Amino acid sequence: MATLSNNPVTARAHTNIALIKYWGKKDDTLIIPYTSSLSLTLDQFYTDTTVQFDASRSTDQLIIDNQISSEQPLHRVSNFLDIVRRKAQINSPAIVNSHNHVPTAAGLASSASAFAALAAAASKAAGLNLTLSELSRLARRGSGSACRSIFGGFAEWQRGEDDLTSYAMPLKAAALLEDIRVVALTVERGPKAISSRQGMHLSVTTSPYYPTWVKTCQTDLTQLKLAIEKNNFAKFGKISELNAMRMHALTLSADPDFTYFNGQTLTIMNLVKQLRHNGVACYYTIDAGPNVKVLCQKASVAKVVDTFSQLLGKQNVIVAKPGPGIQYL
Ligand code: 2P0
Repeated sequence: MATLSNNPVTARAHTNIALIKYWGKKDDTLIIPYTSSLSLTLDQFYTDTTVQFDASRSTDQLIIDNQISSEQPLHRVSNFLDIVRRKAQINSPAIVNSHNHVPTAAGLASSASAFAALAAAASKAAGLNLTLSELSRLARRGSGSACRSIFGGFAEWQRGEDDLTSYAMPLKAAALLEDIRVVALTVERGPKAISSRQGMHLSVTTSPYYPTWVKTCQTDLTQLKLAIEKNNFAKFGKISELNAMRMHALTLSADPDFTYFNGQTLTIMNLVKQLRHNGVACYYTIDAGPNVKVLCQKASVAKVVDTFSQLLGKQNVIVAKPGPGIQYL
């Protein structure tokens, strides 16, 4: 049995952007994906979460950005805390206080940084002393992509086969990390109409291309790792862009079909291609929403920022660098 700390524990986790995407669960409860994925943790966007177990409370409480949360997020967090309580053999309710640090306009708050920070703070506050792999497995139970945010730089989530074998690990230090920049472009801040969870489920169950996605992802992952190893940015960018588009093809080929793109997403994609045509090495990647991240190198940042600031306004263009792994504050 773990020794319960009555002291609050605070952890910081940064969000990550997938370059080889996770899109589909083999097991919805344990969150075991069909494919392995590979991400880059970003320095600009992070979540600080404090957890304190308190036997004198009757229920869990969740505060997000100084506001008492509504029923739905609380329910998801309580379910996650139940996993921690079972592991630690405790039954105290907890207060969870979470702050998202996202530059004002970004609309980039993410379940990845949220559940990675929660996993770290809650497990430590419950007296568990988890290894980074165990922490990654635990974070995965909250939100799949959170298992990658335990690590800084490039992280590979190896799909595994079950709870024990599905977790992320850092990629060896890569020269490419020094030079890479992610320019985050915000075109919309509101919540999305179709959550990642719903979108994945619809893609897995109705897209005739899903089995092909599973096969292609494996090849894309191998190729991307090779490009990282060889410090080949052009190949790295090309594979990342292709893999993102292959993921979005699963939404267009679902029944009913749907898309996360809006008009501005398409405008940005065309502009990135135009920049490339003019000799600026940059590539796009897009998650479950209309916002776009442009991958480029240090030397091209000014050109990329200038181009998109003209289109979207400076406040909607944020330059991120590779960020660190989990930290206790
Ligand atoms: C990713 N996304 O690899 C992919 C690409 C969005 C697009 O992981 O259901 O919030 O909590 O496991 O992690 C977003 O999905 O989904 C996501 P759940 P999650 O980053």
